[in-house]
Amino acid sequence: MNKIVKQFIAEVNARNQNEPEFMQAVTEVAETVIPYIVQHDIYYGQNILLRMAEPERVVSFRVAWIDDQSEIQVNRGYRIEMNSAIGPYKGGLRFHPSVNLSVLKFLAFEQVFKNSLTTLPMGGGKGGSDFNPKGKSDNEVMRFCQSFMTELFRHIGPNRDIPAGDIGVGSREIGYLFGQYKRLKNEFTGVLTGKGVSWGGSLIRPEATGYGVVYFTQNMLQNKGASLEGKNVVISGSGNVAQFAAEKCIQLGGKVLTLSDSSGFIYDPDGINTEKLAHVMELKNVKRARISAYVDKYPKAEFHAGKTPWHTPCHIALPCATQNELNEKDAAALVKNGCICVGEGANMPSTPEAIHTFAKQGVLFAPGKASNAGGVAVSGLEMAQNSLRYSWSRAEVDERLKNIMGDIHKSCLTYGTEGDHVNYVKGANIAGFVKVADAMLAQGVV
Ligand code: NDP
Ligand code: 2IT
Repeated sequence: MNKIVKQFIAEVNARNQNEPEFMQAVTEVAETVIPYIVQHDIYYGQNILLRMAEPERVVSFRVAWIDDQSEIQVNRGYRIEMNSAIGPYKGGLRFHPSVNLSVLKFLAFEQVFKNSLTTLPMGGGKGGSDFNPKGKSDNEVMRFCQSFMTELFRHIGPNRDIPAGDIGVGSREIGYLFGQYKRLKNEFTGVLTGKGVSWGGSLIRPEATGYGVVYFTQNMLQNKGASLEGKNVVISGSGNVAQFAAEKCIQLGGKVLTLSDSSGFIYDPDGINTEKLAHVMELKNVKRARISAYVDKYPKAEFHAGKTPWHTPCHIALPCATQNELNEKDAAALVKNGCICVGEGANMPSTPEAIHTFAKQGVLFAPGKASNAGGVAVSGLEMAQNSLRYSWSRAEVDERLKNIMGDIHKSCLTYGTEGDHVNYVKGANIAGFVKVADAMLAQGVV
């Protein structure tokens, strides 16, 4: 068995040299899915996972734009159209200097499984640019977005490929991107999700990823007869996902002790309450400041420069910043300090060694493709509302989100239960795989 996995990894690696993040994501899936394929005749011998590891299409393009000093800047834009077996390509856009082909291919690969888990008809894709929005003026961000969309528009469409936000792409960027698409196509269509509510967006979409992570975490705890009430929670990141994960934790009686950004983390021994979180949102979303500014207003809190929050004692950890932000040592520290549950808000934030540590120590561990699927799920609901030319209430979307997270949890139990333990990694990978694989088999070798 191990030999088949190794052969498969070697074959994928041979044609994807120097793509460590992509190989990490493929390896994590192959280790659980290949044993399942071997046991199921309909999939065996079809090279189905090999086909899934090859993007249907990769677009790379020049994005030239003019900065506020009238200098010409050049960035690289991408869209990875990974798999369209169960629906049009769907997935976010990331603007961050670390963006490259490997990072976007890993994200697009993960997205295929995640979107399948949501039960909604969405294929998988991802895109973005090495553009760094930090320190740029609104006008610079607008000009960049307009130039980016002037190429991207020919590859996307409401029935073809529907981008959304991710790191560095929030409501401001989606607005500029949508405006340029509409201008170029002379069409008002649901080509992007995460739109403003007055121009085709869905209520709860900004909250959806963070809320969904906490709903999933709650499901894992409830399955063990526990709850979030009174638990200490450590969160990384302070962007979209982290903010709304914190909000839902507070609502459900958890005590949120930390938030972070790439400069360090803040620790508030009294817990970050609703009022303090409102200040964080003002700092990050309006002033576009650093999380360290939190301690200026709340001097009892500490800022730890250049550090991640994983050595803070807690019951629950929610990594909500970026890939590989939580390593083996961090995982060991979390376990030692009493952490019983980890819900990934970011995509692939835990290294393989960290995941192994959690598994060995019996920590409840939800991989991002299951626990952060709430964002793209509500994107799917935004698409449904756009098609209906109608919008649902906040309560209705939230209820659907809760149900979807509950259904994903059940799928993980179906495919991941091993005695009295649930292997959520295995459950999510196999459940995500089966739906896409069945569609691919039905559609022939294409
Ligand atoms: P934002 O841009 O809103 O926030 C990102 C946060 O992560 C910031 O606090 C940022 O700090 C921090 N961060 C980014 N890169 C690094 C790094 N290299 N090291 C340390 N901290 C870093 O993005 P989102 O909240 O939307 O995304 C966070 C994660 O959640 C990503 O992995 C994304 O793929 C995933 N995700 C997002 C979804 C969504 O709907 N938005 C859906 C599902 C998953 P700084 O400001 O210093 O860069
Ligand atoms: O990683 C993700 O699932 C996202 N960034 C959200 C994608 C989407 O299409 O809403």
